[in-house]
Amino acid sequence: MMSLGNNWDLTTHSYGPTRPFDGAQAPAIPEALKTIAQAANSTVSEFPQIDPDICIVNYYTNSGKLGLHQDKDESKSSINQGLPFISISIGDTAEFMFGDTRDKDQATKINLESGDVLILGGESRLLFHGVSHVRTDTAPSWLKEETGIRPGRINLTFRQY
Ligand code: MD6
Ligand code: FE
Repeated sequence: MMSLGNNWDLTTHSYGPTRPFDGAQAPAIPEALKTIAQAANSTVSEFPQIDPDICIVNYYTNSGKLGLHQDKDESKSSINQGLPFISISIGDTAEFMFGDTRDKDQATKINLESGDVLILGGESRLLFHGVSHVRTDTAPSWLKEETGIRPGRINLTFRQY
């Protein structure tokens, strides 16, 4: 996991400008990525438009998983307004699960393929969600050839905390 724009600390579940492990400022969010996220945001007229101040980047190997969770470390104001997250997937396909409870047997499962964008906001802001598994060798061959991306999946989530 790494953070851009600001830092999200996995152990304290808090946001801040610097990274506790080396004291460094989080690198800026590249403008080109922010533009893509905001363009996706603007296609959903029901959701407010965010000005992302943090992008959390997760890399999953092919055995990577993420348990069902809610994203609720953002500010009260962000949560109460239902400000959306914009999530972009790159590389191998993930089986993504979501539902109203922490029970993975009741969760809905969908594939998130390379290039897919998922937006959670408004009434879905506190949905339980996670990654049940990453499907080996499912990244587009052009992506592997042109970038040399290693096996696994990268997920970027843009937020306004
Ligand atoms: C992932 N994503 O797709 C994990 N959180 O790898 C998340 O946990 C997530 O995709 C909030 C909003 C969108 C997400
Ligand atoms: Fe999440």
